[in-house]
Amino acid sequence: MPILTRRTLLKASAAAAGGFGLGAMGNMVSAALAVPDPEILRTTKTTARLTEAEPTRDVLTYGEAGMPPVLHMTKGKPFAARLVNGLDEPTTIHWHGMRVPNKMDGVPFMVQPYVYTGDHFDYAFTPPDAGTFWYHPHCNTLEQMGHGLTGVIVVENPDDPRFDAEVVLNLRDWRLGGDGQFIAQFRPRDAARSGTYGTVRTANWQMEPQYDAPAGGLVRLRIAVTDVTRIHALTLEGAAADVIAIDGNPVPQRFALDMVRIGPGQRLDLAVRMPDEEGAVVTLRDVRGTKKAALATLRATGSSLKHELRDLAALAPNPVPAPDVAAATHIPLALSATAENVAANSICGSLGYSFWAINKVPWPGDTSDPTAPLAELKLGKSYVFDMENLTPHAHPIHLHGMSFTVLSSSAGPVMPLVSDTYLLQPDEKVQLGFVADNPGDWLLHCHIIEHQKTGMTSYVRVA
Ligand SMILES: [Cu+2]
Repeated sequence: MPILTRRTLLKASAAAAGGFGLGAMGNMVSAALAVPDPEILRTTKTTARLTEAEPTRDVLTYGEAGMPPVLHMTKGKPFAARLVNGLDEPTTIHWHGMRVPNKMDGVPFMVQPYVYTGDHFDYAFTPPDAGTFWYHPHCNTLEQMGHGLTGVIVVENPDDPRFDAEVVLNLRDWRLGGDGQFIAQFRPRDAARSGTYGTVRTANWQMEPQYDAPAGGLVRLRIAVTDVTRIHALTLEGAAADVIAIDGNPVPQRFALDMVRIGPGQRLDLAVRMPDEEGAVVTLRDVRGTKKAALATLRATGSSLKHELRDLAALAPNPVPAPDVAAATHIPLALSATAENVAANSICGSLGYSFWAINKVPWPGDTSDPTAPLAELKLGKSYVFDMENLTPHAHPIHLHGMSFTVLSSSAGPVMPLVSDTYLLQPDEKVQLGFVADNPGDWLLHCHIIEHQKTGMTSYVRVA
């Protein structure tokens, strides 16, 4: 009998857990047993050249230096990563938008222990969905994510249509002073409003990077907003583009990009038709608010390939079960400010304030009397969140572990998008339907991290 070490034990349990959704995906169990060598994700403190000023110190990344790597996975193929903690504080990894087994979800206290300094944790799962996702710690998140720990994940579907090029953009800000060094990550008065904005905006840790792409070619532009605060209103200037996926999931009907608003945690996949003329430049902009910003550019190279958007085949939808809306149980969720402005713990670290609440409860955090789940859901049953925003600010609300379908909104007609994060506008009411098909405790929280850390978080239990 082989000796069971912690490593092999974790591998075995992870492999068993990797067969998520056994009913629909039973044939994946045997594939899931073949866990590949793990990708090593070592958290490190480093310096990075983010501005024209001195290199920024105390930047955090996965790996030796530079931006956290874009992780490539394949739908239906086992993936493994070993988090090695090189920080002087605990950390974990959450796989945002990925329907992984609960034990792999990276939320400390709720599903896994802290990964302490010098320790490691093995993650292993089989991505059931293709698309653009991302990863980040779920521990002291404002500091750890604010200092750099946000990376993009590309889950390939071998059946996807072929593009002439692919560009992945990790959009995020940094709170830096004029000397290029970090300043306080947040201001309480802003945390009680729309959140504290960064001072330096980057795509892939660069200010306005430029990427070459074949003239007249079709580019898959995968955009992830990994910032802790900023909601983007994205436009593309200089080329025609279709929106092909939002939050990792193909849109039900492809449409021409005019402007798309996406919040922290959300992703946008565009099919961009590059201009025919060599040297022509296409600009991705954020036009929200008064400070419009160019974020990145694409430059056409070579002679035109003369490919057309209309010839691009559709992306296959992900195997997310459709909720039985007629039979679904409704769960009211009211997002509000809280009158209790008291210091409160949050999941894994506190900002020392409590400004927000879900159903009047500001998250009380890691106490001996943990908060009850918002709802206890029966495995396999359909549910609808009736979610209402009673605040004057937008909130990107993220559900872990399961994807929902947008059913209706008080703001107007909606596309039946499948997603994990809904950008709820002020005064908006939305209905999000889903099948509770993934057992465990799953967080539901605002992805403006200051809102999450000052009360706007909770969880549902599926059993
Ligand atoms: Cu919020």
